[in-house]
Amino acid sequence: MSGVKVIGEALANMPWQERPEDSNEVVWRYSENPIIPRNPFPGANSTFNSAAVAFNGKFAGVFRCDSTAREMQIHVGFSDDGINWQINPERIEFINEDPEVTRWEYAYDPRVVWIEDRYYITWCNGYHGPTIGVAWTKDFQTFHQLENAFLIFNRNGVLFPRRINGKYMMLSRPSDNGHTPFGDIFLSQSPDMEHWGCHRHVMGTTDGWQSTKIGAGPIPIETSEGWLMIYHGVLTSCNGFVYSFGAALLDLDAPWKVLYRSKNFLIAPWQQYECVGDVPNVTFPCAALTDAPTGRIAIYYGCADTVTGLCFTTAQAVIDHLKAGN
Ligand code: BMA
Repeated sequence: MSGVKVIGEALANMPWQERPEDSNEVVWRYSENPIIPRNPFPGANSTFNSAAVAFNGKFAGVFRCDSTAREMQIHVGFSDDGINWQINPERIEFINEDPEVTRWEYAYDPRVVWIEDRYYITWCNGYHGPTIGVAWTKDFQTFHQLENAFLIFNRNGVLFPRRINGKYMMLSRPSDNGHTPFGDIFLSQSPDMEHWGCHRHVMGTTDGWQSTKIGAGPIPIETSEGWLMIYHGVLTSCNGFVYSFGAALLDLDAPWKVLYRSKNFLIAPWQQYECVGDVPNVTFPCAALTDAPTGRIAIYYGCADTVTGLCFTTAQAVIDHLKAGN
């Protein structure tokens, strides 16, 4: 089937490499991975699970940089080409009149999305346990923190890039206070980005690479066929968790309805930099850039909780693959 359309902006300058001639992969890695090293500034232990967006004709991002004290923190970065990044060595200081809202414990696994007139950031925010932090910025200098979206325990909060039926929508993965040996993807709705309800189950674990837990990755991509959701899946091996990723297609008007989902992973930890690091065997996608006219997708993913990688695909390639039962 051809004719899949990405609904959105053109982004002709986004990072891109054609699929290698000898490859038949649906998603292929950037040849120069990893793009961001462990330690892009003194005091960083690892830089991974991070989010990039188009900003002022160039790129901005929010990066998970665990410190050499092994604190989990998020930092702003900027890039001319989406590949070479300058990351601010100071973690983001959020502002809000109420100090309870900005109370600091830890912050990790950010996502960033443009909605209407500003960028929203969601992340796993420590508030007596992990929950979903929410903030907005217009300039990547000043970050206004809002109320946490949910009670603890929750992770992988991912906003849709527009209101649907008049409501903001967020995917999340309720969890526990530890390394969570379970987890399904849910969807919650809000009229104002503060009060979340009308919770819907989206999808659960199955078998193989997605048998232990699953969680949404990048901001869902709007296409003519549905919302393309890239998500990670975890299996439990004799040696611990293994993080791979796949994709699902969600109904455009009722995005808790799953039309198709991956049986086979699209990317699993096969490369050395995905298998060796602070947490071995992790490929963890948190962001995707798209160029609507060509349908190109560039996915940013954390590798072994240590460095950041980039891989490529097209909406057509992924959706054809899903519809063929893969
Ligand atoms: C999860 C989070 C992710 C991490 C993953 C694998 O619980 O901490 O940031 O990539 O574990 O260690």
